[in-house]
Formats: sequence, C-alpha cells, structure tokens
Amino acid sequence: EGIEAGKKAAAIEAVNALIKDGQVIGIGSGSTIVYAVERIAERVAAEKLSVQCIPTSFQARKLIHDNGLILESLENCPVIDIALDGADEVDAELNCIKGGGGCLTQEKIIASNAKDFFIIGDTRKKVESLGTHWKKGVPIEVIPMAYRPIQLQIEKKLGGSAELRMAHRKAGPVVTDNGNLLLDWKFQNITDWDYVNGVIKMIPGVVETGLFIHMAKAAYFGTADGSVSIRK
Ligand code: DER
Repeated sequence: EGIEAGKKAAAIEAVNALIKDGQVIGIGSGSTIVYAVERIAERVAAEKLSVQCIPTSFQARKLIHDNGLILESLENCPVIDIALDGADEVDAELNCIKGGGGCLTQEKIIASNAKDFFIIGDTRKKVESLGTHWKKGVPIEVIPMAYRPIQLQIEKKLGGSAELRMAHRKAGPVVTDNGNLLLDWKFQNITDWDYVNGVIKMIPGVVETGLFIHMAKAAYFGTADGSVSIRK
C-alpha cells in the first residue's frame, strides 16, 4: 500500500542518485533498506558495478548475501564511502531517531565511519521535531546487568519513562545482535538533542543511543504516488 510505495520510491531514487562503481557501501537495517539493496543488486548486474557492502545487523548481512552482493567487514574496509539507512523519524535539522528495529549500535558505527550518510524513508518519517510521528521513544542499547539503574538514572536526569523492550516471539526482553538489551525512552518537551544524547551516553552501561544528531547528509522521503522529496 501507500507506505511501502513511499519506501520503495525513496530507496530507488537514492540508489540511482548516489551509488557508483567501486564504492564501499554501508547497508542499514529495517524494511526500507530492503528496496535499496534490491535496486543496488539490479544496478550491479545491469551496469557491471563492483561494490562492497558492510552490514549493520544480522538482517543486513543476510540481505547482502541473499542479493548476491559482496559482503565485507570493517577490518577490510574501515573507511566507508556511503552509508544508506532507514530511520524512525527525521527532524528539520536532519537529526534522527533510529533503532526501531533494534540495530542502532552497529548502524551508528557504520554511519560514523562513512564519508557520507543518507537516510531513506516514507514521508511519515519527515517531521519538524522529534516525537511528532514516532511515539515509541528513543531506543537505547544497554549492558544487560545494568538496565535497571540506567532506567532510573535516565528518568531522574531527563524525565519521561525508559521501558525495557520485550520480545514478542521469545520469552523475556529483546536481545540485540550484540547480546545487549534495549530501553525505549519516552520523552517529553526535549529540544536540545545534543545535550540529551551526551547525558544518556555518559551513563555507565549505556552502549549507544538511537539519537543520530547531525550525522545525515540528506534524507530521501517517498510518497505513495512515487514522488520523492530530499531534505538536506
Ligand atoms: O532500526 C532502525 O534504525 C531502522 O533503520 C528503522 O528505524 C527503520 O526501519 P524501517 O525502514 O522499517 O522503517
């Protein structure tokens, strides 16, 4: 339906505009990136491109492999030319909430080691300020033994509520690709995301936050009718 068409339009537009022969490409996680990887594979075959793909999750690894693309590692390719990823929300300054799919830590590592980082998504993700569309809170990856004091620290320092993300088809909490747990922090009235990100990151036991502040170079948003807008 409309949302999938929007995701696909954004993904194809971005791949057509940004992917070039010889690139090392960071491949994000989630559902939108699937369309991007399928388009990359199409272009590689049609144009005989040589690209190397670095995954941001087990899902991304499997997606790269299943689409016949070259699966590479940060050991071999520590400098990434371009990283492509989805997001849960993107504000007017290109700050993102990511981690809805629980892959934020490896996603942020890849994005931070890329020369350029681009977001792709349907127009639901395009907002003026964070929290407008995405109501599930900021995902935070934490060391399992510390999740409870971290919850208390975040709530004491920043308000809101930090909830342990529970699995649906496995008993107990979601366990990330890195063997950690996730908190989803439901916030109120936040404007200084740089400050908030720093406060959360400094709490011992916090591995990473889903706040990607001033990291994206541009965001491609697709609508149901196939049109794409670019926020730079
Ligand atoms: O978990 C993530 O950060 C994903 O990129 C996610 O936020 C985007 O997922 P979607 O493309 O399925 O909306």
